Amino acid sequence: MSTKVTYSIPNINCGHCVHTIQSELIELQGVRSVKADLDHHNAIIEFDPPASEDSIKELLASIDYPVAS
Ligand SMILES: [Cu+2]
Repeated sequence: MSTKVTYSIPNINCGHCVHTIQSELIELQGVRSVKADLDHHNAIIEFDPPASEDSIKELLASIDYPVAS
């Protein structure tokens, strides 16, 4: 069964951000689905190995959408 985690991403502030996050994350091997939400400034990500919480957070930080701790 896939892991499903909601990440708080304060930098989401327009539709372009939503699109960027979804299109970059879905390229990560193991990521099953990505739903970025503009209103809630978060993203719900469903994944299996080899994707991990760490690799997802690393990718988000690298594209300037760091996860709030
Ligand atoms: Cu934006």
